[in-house]
Amino acid sequence: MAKTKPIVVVTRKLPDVVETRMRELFDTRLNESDRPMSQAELVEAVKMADVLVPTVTDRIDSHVISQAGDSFKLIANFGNGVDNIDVAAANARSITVTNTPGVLTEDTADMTMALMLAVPRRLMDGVAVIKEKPSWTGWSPTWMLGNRIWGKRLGIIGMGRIGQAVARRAKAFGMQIHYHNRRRLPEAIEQELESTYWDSLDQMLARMDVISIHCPHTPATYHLLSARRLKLIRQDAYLVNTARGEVIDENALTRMLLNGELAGAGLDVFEHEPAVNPKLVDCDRVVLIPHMGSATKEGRADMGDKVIINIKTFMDGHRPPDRVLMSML
Ligand code: 8YV
Repeated sequence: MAKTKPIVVVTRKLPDVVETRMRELFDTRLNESDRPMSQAELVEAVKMADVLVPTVTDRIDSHVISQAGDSFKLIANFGNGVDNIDVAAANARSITVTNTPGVLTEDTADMTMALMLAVPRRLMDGVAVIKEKPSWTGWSPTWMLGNRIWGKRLGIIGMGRIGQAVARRAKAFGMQIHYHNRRRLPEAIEQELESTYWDSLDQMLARMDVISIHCPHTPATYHLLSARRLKLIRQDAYLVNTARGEVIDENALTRMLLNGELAGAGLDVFEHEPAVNPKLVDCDRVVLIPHMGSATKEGRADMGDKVIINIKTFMDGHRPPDRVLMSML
């Protein structure tokens, strides 16, 4: 007798090519409207499905997981970060969690560089002069001056795949690479990147011209850049975050930007997405974008491929390639 297809609930609208393939392979329940599902809808989903495909906008907490039906066995996250999922609670119920690492590394690193250039070089100020208020009266030697990034010290917090991809790019832009990470990199990679390891985050922060965050959001990194640590950063330094908003105390950062205690910030992520502190929005010397780090058509298709491979492998009785283990977090 033909094996019935697993019921796969997808919480958000995915690229057509991904949805089409998922429909071919699984009994896929799509979200045509793309409206984020409520907690109650997520509970309904895990009660009836075999697999859930959530995204960063879904909170798969211990309550949702506790309601899972007997056949619910896999959370195949469409995304790299899994801070939206209570992995410990899932594992305790023998529910496997997978993610989509690797395929959004280069896109996120590109966006990081875009912010790292846009803030010191005042890209948005320049755009506004021509587009929003056509007030350009002509070139002047002392007008629209930003800061050079060539030759400056970049401090990377979190030197995993994305941190290293940023380091490679920044090196090509003439920056000196410094990093803080849970584990020191193998010597060969350190040498390739000509990078300096800082065991002490506090000491690194105090000496950098640009700081870029690339660590995951975990209980250990929540407000890693606390009000105290933010104060260690030089007044003429820039801060870039394409990782997770929760890693920075956003209110403290906003106060510092308003008081001129930091040269500027480029932020792709926020502490309470999709809400953004209105005072932060009003700051000068910031470039704020709405969680677009991995937002390329190619990247989203690749993420979908990864999700499909993880589900298919799991359903075929094998270990899916991108299992998330508690020891990784
Ligand atoms: C994705 C991300 O857009 O993968 C991640 O961790 O932050 C994003 O780039 C998002 O997670 C999709 O769920």
